[in-house]
Amino acid sequence: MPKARGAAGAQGGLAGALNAALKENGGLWFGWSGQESEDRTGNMNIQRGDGVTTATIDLSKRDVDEYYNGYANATLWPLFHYRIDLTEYESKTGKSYERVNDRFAESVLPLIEEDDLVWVHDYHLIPLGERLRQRGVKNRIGFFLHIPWPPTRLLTSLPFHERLVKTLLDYDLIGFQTEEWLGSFLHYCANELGAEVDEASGRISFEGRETRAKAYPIGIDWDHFQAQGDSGEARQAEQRLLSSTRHRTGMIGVDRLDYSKGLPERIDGIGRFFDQNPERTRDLVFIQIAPPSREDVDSYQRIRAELEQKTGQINGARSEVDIVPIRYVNRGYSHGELYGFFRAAKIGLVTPLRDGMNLVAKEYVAAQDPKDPGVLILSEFAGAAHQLGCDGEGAVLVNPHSPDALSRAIAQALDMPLGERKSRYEAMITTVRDDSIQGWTIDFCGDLAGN
Ligand code: ADQ
Repeated sequence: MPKARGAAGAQGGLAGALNAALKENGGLWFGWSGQESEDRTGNMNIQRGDGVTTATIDLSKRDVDEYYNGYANATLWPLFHYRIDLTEYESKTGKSYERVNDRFAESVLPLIEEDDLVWVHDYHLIPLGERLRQRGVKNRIGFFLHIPWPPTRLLTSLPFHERLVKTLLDYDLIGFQTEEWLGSFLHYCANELGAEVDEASGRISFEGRETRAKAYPIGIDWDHFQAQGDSGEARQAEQRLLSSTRHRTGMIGVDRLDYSKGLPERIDGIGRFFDQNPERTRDLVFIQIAPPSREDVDSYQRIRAELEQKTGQINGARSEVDIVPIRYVNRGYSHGELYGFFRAAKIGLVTPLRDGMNLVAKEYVAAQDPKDPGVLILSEFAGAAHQLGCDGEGAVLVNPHSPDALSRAIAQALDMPLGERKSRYEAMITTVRDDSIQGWTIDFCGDLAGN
C-alpha cells in the first residue's frame, strides 16, 4: 500500500484510534497542533517517531474562535448530532471555516507525493479535498466522517448547505460509520443536489464526476486494549473500584463532557430508578467519569453546570453517612485504568442522544471477564447499537430520552442472571474483537486505492 497521508483535527476521541491505524501502515499525519499562535507563521512542526510522522501547524486565536470553536463545534457538531436548537448560524464563522481549510490545503500540498493515498478525517475538514483538487492534486483522496450525517430536512437549515456537500463529491471515497448515516447522505445527494445515486453500490454521479460512499464501522484497537488488561495499572484500578464499592454493584459511564452524550438525561434516569426503587440505594453505585471538553464553547459550559446540579440533587436526597449514590469525576484516566474500572463495574451505561459510533461501548465489552461479564446498556441512537444490539441478544438497548426506559434497563441489568449475561456478552464480543481499527483501516484504504 502506498504511504497514507492523513489529515485530521488534532483533538477528540478519534485521535487515539487513528494513531493506531497509522502506526500499522506508516505514513504522515497532518493537522492542527492544538496550539494557538499570535502571529500566524504558517511554520510546520514535523515530528518523527514510532512509525508515524506528524506535521502540524498552529492556528491564530481568531481561527480557533471562529473555525474550531465556531463553525466546527458550534455549527457542524450540533447540527450533525440533530441539535438544531444549539446550532449557531453565523456567516463570519462559515467564512473562517473555508479560509482555514484553504490554508490547510496550502500547507499540506508540498508534503503530498505522487503515489500517496490521502485520507481526510472528520467534520473540521470537509472542504479540504476540494481545495486540494483546486491546487491540481490528482491522487486518490478519501474522507471519513466520524460523527452522524443528519437527515436532509435538518441539513437544509444550514445556509449554503449545497456548497458544503458538493465539496464532498470531490473525494474518491466517502466513509460513514453506519448504513443509517450513509442512507441520509445518499438521500440528500439524490433529493437536494439532483445527483444520480445508485443506492446498492453507493456510486454517485454529479456534474461529470463519479464518487462512492460506503459504511465502514470503526472498531477499537483490540490487541492494544487487551494488553492494558495485563498491566498493573488495570489491576490496581479494578481493585480500587471493587474495594470502594464493596457489596454494591458498580455501574459506570465514561464520556467526554458533551451534550451529545446524554449525561443529564442519564442522571434523570438514575434518579427515576432510585425514586421507583428507594430500597435499592444500597445495591447500586453509579460512577460517571467525564473530563471537560471544548470549554470555550458556551453550550459546553452549560452542560457542565447542569450535570453538577442534577448529580448534587440526587446525592443530596439519597445519601446516607456511608452511601453516596453517584460519584461524578471530572477528569480523564489512562486506558489501563479505564480497563480496570470497566471490568470492576457490572453495568456499563452508554446512553448518547446521538453518536457516530461510540468506542466506549466497545471498550466496556472488551474489558469484561468472560466468566462473569457485566451488562452493557446502550442507547439505540449510538452507531454502535447497529453492531452490539445483536437482535435483542447483545446490549440492552434503551431510549436515552426516557427516564422510565432507563430505570427499567438498570433494574433489568441489576437482576440479570449469569447465564443471560454470558450469552449477551458472547453475542457482542465477536464483533468487538474481529471488527478492529486495523481491519477498518485496511478496508477503507483498500477501497480507496482500488475502486
Ligand atoms: P468521541 O465523541 O470522543 O469520538 P468515543 O467513540 O466514545 O467518542 O471515543 C472516546 C474515546 O476517548 C474512547 O477511546 C475513550 O476510552 C476515551 N475517553 C473517553 N472518556 C475518557 C476519560 N474520562 N478518560 C480517558 N479516556 C476517555 C468521535 C465520535 C464517536 C466515534 C469516535 C471514533 O463522536 O461517535 O466513535 O469519534 O470514530
